[in-house]
Amino acid sequence: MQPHDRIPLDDFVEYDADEMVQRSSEHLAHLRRRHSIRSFSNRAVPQEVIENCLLAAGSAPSGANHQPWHFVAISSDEVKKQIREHAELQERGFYDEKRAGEEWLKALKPLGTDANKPYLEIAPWLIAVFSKKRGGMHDDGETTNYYVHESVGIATGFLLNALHTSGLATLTHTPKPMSFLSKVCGRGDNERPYMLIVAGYPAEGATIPLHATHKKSLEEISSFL
Ligand code: IYR
Repeated sequence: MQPHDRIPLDDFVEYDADEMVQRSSEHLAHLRRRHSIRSFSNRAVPQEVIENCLLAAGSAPSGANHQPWHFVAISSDEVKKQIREHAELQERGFYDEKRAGEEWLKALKPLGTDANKPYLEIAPWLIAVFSKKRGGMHDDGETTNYYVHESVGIATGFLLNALHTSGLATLTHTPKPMSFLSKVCGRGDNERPYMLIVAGYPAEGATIPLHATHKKSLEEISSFL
């Protein structure tokens, strides 16, 4: 077998129209139960769940199938502590020294976020997502990767869906700037931190901002021609 050989598509599953409507509506209901939470329990989550979710993320389509991503899954208390310290330092500049600017801070008001990020230490898993501008399929460090941002965005979406479907709550966290993640996670300068995902069980009595539950209608987000 050579890389340019072709093989039959033998795992596509077809459903009849009624079943498709049913499945799409069930999936919609399932995804509508995914909420970003900021209050996590410290209950442990088996590593195997995270491994499966990372493989699900890694199954995402990408430019020329170069898979320009790397995931660092962190359960070490020591590393989580370091990440919290760095993130809170950056966030204090963002919120308290108003680096964010008035308009941004106003937009965040309904979420009730601030510079304190205790969940970065409490949640059982943090997953740092990195993007790679170069490397190709074999991570040779040279080959150009294509549509890197799009590819890593899709893989991150797959990851969030996989974590949710496995039964975990998640938060997408983007400390600004997040360059500290490269150092803490021991990644080289060929990789850029893309996002930090927090995963675990919700804390007892966890709440979500009402603001976050207002999703645009089909008419607002789409048009059919
Ligand atoms: N990174 C900050 C600020 C923040 C920014 C956006 I845009 C959000 O949707 C939520 C938070 C923080 O994590 O608090």
